Amino acid sequence: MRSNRAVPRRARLLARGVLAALASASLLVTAAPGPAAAAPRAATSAPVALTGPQLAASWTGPLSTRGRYVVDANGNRFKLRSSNWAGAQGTYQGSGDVNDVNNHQAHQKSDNIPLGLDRTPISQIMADFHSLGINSIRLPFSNAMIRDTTAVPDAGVAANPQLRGKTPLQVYDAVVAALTADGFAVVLNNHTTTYRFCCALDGNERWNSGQSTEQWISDWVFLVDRYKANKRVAGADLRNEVRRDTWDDPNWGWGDEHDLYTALERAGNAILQADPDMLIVMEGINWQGIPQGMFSHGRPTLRPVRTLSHTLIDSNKLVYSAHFYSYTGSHHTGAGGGWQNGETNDPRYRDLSPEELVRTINDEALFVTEDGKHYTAPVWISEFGAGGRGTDPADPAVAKDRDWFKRFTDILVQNDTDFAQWPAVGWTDGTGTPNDNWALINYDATGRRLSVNDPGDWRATDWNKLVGAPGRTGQIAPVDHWNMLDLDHGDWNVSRTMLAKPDWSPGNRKGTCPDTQRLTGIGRSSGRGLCTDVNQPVKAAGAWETVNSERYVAQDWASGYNKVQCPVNSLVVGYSMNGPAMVSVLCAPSATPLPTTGRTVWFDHGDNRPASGGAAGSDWAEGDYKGQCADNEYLAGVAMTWKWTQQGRPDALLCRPLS
Ligand SMILES: *[C@@H]1O[C@H](CO)[C@@H](O)[C@H](O)[C@H]1NC(C)=O
Ligand SMILES: *[C@@H]1O[C@H](CO)[C@@H](O)[C@H](O)[C@H]1NC(C)=O
Ligand SMILES: *[C@H]1O[C@H](CO)[C@@H](O)[C@H](O)[C@H]1NC(C)=O
Repeated sequence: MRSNRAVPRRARLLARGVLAALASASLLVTAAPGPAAAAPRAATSAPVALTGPQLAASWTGPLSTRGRYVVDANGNRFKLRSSNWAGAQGTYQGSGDVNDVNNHQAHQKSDNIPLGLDRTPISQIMADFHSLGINSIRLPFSNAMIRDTTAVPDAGVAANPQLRGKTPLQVYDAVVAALTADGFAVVLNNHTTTYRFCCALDGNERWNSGQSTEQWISDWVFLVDRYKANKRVAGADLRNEVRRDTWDDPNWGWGDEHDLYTALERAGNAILQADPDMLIVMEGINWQGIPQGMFSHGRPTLRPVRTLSHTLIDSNKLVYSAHFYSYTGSHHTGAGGGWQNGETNDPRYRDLSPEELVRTINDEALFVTEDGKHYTAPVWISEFGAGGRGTDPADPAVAKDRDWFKRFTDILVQNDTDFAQWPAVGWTDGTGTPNDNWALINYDATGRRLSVNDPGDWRATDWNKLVGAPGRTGQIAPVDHWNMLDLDHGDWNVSRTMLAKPDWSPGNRKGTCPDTQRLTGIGRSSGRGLCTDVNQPVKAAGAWETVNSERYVAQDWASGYNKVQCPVNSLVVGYSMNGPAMVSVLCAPSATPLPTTGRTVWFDHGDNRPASGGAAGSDWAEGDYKGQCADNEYLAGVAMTWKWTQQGRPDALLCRPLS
């Protein structure tokens, strides 16, 4: 989440020196580049508010993905036009009396439930959400909420007496029920571990700060099971803004305790085993490094996905996400107040020229939406925003923020990007001034509403342009997939079939493709693999077979080399390795007969991949030689040798036509 509007105030809370620097460093969010700014033709007047029944009738859960688009159960585009309804993650800033409203973000004490329930009936909040033109809500929660057995104070739900005596989780249940009954899609967002307003060194830096990865995953399974019957609970946003803690950076794929890439993969697959209907939302790395000139530091966001993307057991469920705020930057923490507070001389996103902003947002996020890559997926910009009322455009920083908000929302419009603004709801004080002028809707203590579309909020033009943007609608055709396997540090099991079976190659690292796919490529020294479902033959029901010998080799297609090969009429769907050595292939039978002639694809001296199709233009084994069959072929065997110093590395593939 964004930091409090008073960045310097937050910074003041932090200890001095490097720790302070680090802490403020992690306040931030991400940015994503978009297409060249062209003037989007979009409505700038307030959207026509739907009723709950109208929104509900407009789509059917569950949601899934087709290429870069989220679609509903009928294959129609469902663009996530969302806002964040914050509060259940906690608003306490971490010091002073927790019961003192002044120690909460923007002086709004949420009582660890979504903001506003103390002052406005939930039915009115639903109507106000409709008036914003949104169709979905990102609903943050804290892990602490799951185990909290204390009822919320009556004052916290004063305008909703039906919620009296309920725990924060029971209130969250009621909120999910109200939103989904009114037709909104809900994405559950694991925001924090403890009830704390996010960021800095608050004990919530990592998914396993203060708890184990297993606890994190089992909590997710608990929550997903809880809402399983409700198909408008559409997604699980696995973890908010993972960032550096005092000592360590999160990493992408190192295979250790700080490996976010692997933790997301494990949690995503655990959730899909509990509920195959959930979308799995994964955010990149929010911050790495110490924000001082002499240390490397920055915001990787989704950049690492270009060479290391996720493969879930279900191929149409992954959505990537990123956060962007004007006052943060690719190498800027967002802090103010000089180096002691973690401010560096790097540009903030608002300092970038229009062209630079587009390029940066592309490099950090939107490139993921390109067609036909191993990483192709929808990108949901699940946090961005700006302060509205009370900001003074004569202040140069405010002028830049406003300009940034316009240009950033233009990028979202132009690229037809799914989004979730931060935040939906805040409070106004006794004088009618918003406590949190970033909120789209503010309620005073009596429930009186002040919306972005009431006179006097400069954001209305850009907000209405965004929610009213013309974009792709209607049926989206199914797409082919190319998904990578990562055996760098161990198994990569994404076959439901094999997950239910005993070890098929004991003592070796194993990779299996999703059940709807087959193996089509292998990296020479990396152990990486590539799966696909392009032109996929139907598999037969028969048993799958592990082959670690030449018993099925009828003709010698790689003379002088050792070979592992599948029996006739079966395809390679998995492989095992030991160190750099190829050990076995896993073979699944085809329902229809397959040709038995083929070609040898050598990749011992360089890449040998199809020139087009086949995820061409995306690298699934960076820095390694790769062999890959064409899209109209299947993989039938792999050749390797222990001669010279080759150590059994895969050197050639046997690729055969599918028909
Ligand atoms: C949410 O994330 C926190 C921090 O990683 C974790 O402790 C908690 O178990 C998670 N909760 C769920 C439901 O995933
Ligand atoms: C992968 O699946 C196999 C069974 O197919 C199992 O023996 C192995 O333990 C699994 N590995 C992991 C890391 O879960
Ligand atoms: C938008 O999406 C496409 C992929 O569909 C991408 O290549 C392009 O660069 C993106 N960004 C912008 C700003 O259009």
